[in-house]
Amino acid sequence: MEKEIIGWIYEAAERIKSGLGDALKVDQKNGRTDLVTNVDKEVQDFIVGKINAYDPDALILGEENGQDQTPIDKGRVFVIDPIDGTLNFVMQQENFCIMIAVYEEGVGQLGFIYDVMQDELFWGGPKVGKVFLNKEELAAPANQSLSEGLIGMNAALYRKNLYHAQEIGQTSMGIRVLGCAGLDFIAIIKGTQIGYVSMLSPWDYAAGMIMMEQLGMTVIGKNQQPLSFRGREFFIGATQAAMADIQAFDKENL
Ligand code: 2AM
Ligand code: CA
Repeated sequence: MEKEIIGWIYEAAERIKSGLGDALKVDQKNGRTDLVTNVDKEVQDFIVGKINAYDPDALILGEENGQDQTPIDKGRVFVIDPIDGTLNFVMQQENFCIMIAVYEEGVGQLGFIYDVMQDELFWGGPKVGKVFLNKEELAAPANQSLSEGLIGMNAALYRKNLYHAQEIGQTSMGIRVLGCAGLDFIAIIKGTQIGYVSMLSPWDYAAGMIMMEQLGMTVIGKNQQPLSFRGREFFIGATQAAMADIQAFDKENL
């Protein structure tokens, strides 16, 4: 299965890159900075077409095209974000990812994050027992504490100081705001960030969470509960040590 998925991702990326000079049709979803383009929709349709041909029984949980409410817990579910970091895609033509995750009976089996313009594919999970960057197996990052590393943050969460975001940032070596959840997960998987605190939807965190857990790191939702896979929610992903440091800020309400 992983070979097929990697093929779809590379093909989708070629389509995105070959259209980069073309005029985009950009629509607002919830306000002027929450955008969707014709490319987001086309790439999701392309990947869904491939999935339907490969496994007609599989379910789809995807950001676009009205496929965003599928429960994760029954059957084989492909979780798709056709372009993660759409605002970066529109404004920068780089720093965006294609993300796919595969869940079977509620268990995350495979995650894929492709940084399209860097041509870096991070993929793996329980199904293969490893995490790879392209063809190379990755070692688990060191279990660094919050004070030892950089932490990815959602800008609004930081600005409003929700969930102790500013104190968490202050304790760390510094915050990074990348505008693309996939790039934060990549940094954590590579060991260049110790965590990420944000507000995320299932397609934003599914692939990254599978790879983080494969490498011995942890993720959690609001009030120290597991992530719900329903709508946008508070998200922490971190090394085990940094997670303990972050949770110590507010045992009750984080
Ligand atoms: P997106 O571009 O696929 O929506 C930082 O902006 C991160 O949060 C990006 O990964 C972005 O993914 C995601 N994001 C932005 N707005 C969002 C929203 N309204 N709901 C869920 N995720 C969002
Ligand atoms: Ca998206």
